[in-house]
Amino acid sequence: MVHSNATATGAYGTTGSYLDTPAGGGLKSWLTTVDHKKIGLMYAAAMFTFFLVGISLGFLIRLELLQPGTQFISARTYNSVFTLHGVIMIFLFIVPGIPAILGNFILPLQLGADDVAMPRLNLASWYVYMTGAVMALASLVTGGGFADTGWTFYAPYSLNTNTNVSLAVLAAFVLGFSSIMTGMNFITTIHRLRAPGMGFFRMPLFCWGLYATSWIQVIATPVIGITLVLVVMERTLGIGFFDPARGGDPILYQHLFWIYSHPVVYVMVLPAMGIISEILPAFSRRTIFGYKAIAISSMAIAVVGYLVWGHHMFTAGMSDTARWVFSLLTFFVAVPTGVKVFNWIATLYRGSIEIRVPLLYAVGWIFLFSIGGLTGLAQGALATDIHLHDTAYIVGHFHYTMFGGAAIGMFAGLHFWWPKIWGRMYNEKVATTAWAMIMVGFNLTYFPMLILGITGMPRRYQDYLPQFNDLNMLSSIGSWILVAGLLTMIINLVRAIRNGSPAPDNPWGATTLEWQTTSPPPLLNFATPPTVDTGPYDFTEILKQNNVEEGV
Ligand code: HEM
Ligand SMILES: [Cu+2]
Repeated sequence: MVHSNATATGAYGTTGSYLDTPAGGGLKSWLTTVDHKKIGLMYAAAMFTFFLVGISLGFLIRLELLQPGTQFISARTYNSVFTLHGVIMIFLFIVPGIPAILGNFILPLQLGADDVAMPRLNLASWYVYMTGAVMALASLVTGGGFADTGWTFYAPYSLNTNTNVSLAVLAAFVLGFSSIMTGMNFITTIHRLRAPGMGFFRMPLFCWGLYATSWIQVIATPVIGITLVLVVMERTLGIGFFDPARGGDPILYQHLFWIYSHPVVYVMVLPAMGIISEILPAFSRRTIFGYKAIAISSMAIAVVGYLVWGHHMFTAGMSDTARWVFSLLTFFVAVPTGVKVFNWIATLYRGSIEIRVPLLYAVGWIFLFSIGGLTGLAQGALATDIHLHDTAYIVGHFHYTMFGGAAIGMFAGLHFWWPKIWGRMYNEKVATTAWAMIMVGFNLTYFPMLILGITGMPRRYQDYLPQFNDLNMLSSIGSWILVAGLLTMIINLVRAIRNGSPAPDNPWGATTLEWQTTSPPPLLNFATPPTVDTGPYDFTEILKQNNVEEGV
């Protein structure tokens, strides 16, 4: 028997969909729910709203950069616009996104549990997230308007600007708590609520990705929280932590900031890697190649990721020793990452591949993330980074990494699990078209930035020399295709909720536990608690069933 924890209010029983509105239902049943599935969907609603705002801001930035000179955003406003775009995309969308949305929904199902270990804490984390989000947006219209420092809030400028940096960084501080709560919840859930028979090395790889991520969230987030509080104290009380004029050290700020912010890249990327590791075996009907290597490399990336933060500071004024050590360590991150990519490709090799939408996103992810990783190595190399630092190349690189390596992975997961979540299928033709538009638009938007940066165009500028015009125009046109693709994808998914054709329990013939319950799952996930006696990607049964059906 699997444990039975206190999530059930008893009244609903375990039959029927979790979406069935209980007595007194409506909005209240969502806002007071402790069901991990509904909380995941509440995160989705909030985060995609912010994502749309972030997309609009990115779109406006690209419109302004269509041609040299001022189009419609003044140089001063431009600083706030790209800061707001960065803050929304990083703190409100992509860092918390996959764990909060898909982690919440899928993790307990994949473990064979009836909820996360601490369901009330889970709901609390959503409210803390919303509080932080409202604070961030409130800083738009209070004080001197939204921060104009860039999402990194570098000192000493962040200490002196008249814009409302204090409220924006306090918002990030509050959002951090939400992250920590989710991380603690997932770690406890993974340790305590795995189905009988599911040892750590029988856990699906998405769970491994979430596990590695959760540890980073719990360990690294307090560092940024405290750093940002120091910024507020310096702004309000004049204590000299970071401003040299008050005896502080601006380089110290950068160290503290990146000790958190480099590892946090893996908070975004590791769960995405987990999603890819679910999709590839499902659509090649083959157990994943190198399961243990992939699982352990997630933990290795999480550990090595703590040792490389200095690569953001090669031009900031560090000792030569620090610079070459950080440069060398940075190359080591490529090793566990490479291990994964080779194992994924080996999984596809000789599989019986079925090309469906989730697989398209997964392959797109491998392509974009590889460009992100390889362009990152160029920056990890000391000499080239001196040239590339603070250019449009960096903007190209981190969109390939965070947008390509995290958001595209999230889209892959959404298309993979959407039928499970709603019991409905999206329109696959529209989804494929949206995927193609996103892939074309993405590369047209961001690849020119790499070239622009190499040839000398700085980042965070509202204007540029005429010689940079052609590639900027190409990039802006690309952004129209990209945004159109994103909107098509979102509309297609949302429409499926009501209008999609009914989805079977296991539409892809996948093997992990979430596919063994109904679509959508019942309130407590499983009619009978599952037990496990094989690894997560054992296709013998599925292949046998298929052969029987086909009469082979
Ligand atoms: C998941 C998606 C995305 C993430 C995580 C993301 C993140 C970021 C971040 C962190 C910055 C740096 C801001 C700063 O320097 O302080 C940035 C800048 C930028 N973003 Fe995005 N972004 C995303 C999507 C988009 C989209 C859809 C567009 C265009 C349609 C876009 C266009 C830009 C541009 C042009 C800049 C450069 C601003 C400049 O340096 O002058 N981004 N983005
Ligand atoms: Cu880094």
